[in-house]
Amino acid sequence: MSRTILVGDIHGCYAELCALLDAVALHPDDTLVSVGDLVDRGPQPREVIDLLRGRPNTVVLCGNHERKHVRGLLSFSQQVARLQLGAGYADDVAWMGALPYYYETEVVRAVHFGMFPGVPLAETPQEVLSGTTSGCAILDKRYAGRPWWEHYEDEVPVSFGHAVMQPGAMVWRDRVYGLDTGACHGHRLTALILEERRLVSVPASADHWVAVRRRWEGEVLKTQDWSAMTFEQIAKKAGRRRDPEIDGAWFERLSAWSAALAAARPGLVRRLDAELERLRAEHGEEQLGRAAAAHPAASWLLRHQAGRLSREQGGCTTPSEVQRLAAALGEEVPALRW
Ligand SMILES: [Mn+2]
Repeated sequence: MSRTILVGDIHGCYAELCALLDAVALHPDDTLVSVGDLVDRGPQPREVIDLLRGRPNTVVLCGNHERKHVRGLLSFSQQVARLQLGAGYADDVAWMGALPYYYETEVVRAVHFGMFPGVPLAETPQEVLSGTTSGCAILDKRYAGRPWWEHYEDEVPVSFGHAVMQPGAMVWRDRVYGLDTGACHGHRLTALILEERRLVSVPASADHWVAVRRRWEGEVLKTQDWSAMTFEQIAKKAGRRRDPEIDGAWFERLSAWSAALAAARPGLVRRLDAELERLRAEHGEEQLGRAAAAHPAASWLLRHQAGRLSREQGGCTTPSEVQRLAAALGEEVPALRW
């Protein structure tokens, strides 16, 4: 007889997923249901996605982490996953965008996180089903801070993930199963064999999120558009290293580059002085404005002529503005090299 196996938040923990599927002796006819959050924080999201996408009889629900990718709201852990997933990322995200928010049969229900007991899942907001920040706030308000499952009265068992349960999966009144046991944080990955109402779990080999942060922080830094940030923003970010064990050289290169561009500004203002002098000599005071307007550095020259450029900042608050001004004056400024 084929079974239904429900699995908690995997978060890129592929080795643990394989160990868990071995531990439940998964048969090709078994229906495998992931409650979502396949990606982010763990080491091998590619392998996890490929396994689940490629397996027949498999259902993956949309977790709040998939939803962030789909909506393009990329915080640090999503930026890491985007790099880990590489060239296939856009295709993965398109796939995530088509994932269901709940699974429901006559014998089981599953969501990534929340439901309104007594309300059909089809009528429940996606934010609640997937456990977004706003969905959790809605649940908190509706149930006055008590967990939604304390209101669940139906006979049909329900599984969810999202909320890390310690030291093991949560079972509430023999029918509500909280299956997220923090695999990516070095705890366990848990499955429910529905027909036996039996929980099976395997230990995580490490605190993967700590290791993944260290491995990828520098790579994520490289993908940021530092040129478009203000010098103040760069100084703030470079000064706020996430983890003291991250290679500090990333931050030193960034800080040195930003400081060099900021320091180039007074010299560029002096070049503007010289350029105005040259134009004045060539075209005369009356034609100066017209000549300046035709110059590649027109926007700076006109402001400078009007006395509206500070000699320290030269009207440049970002590296890209310094780069544009320098290029307009035929000057070289250092490029950011990692
Ligand atoms: Mn999760």
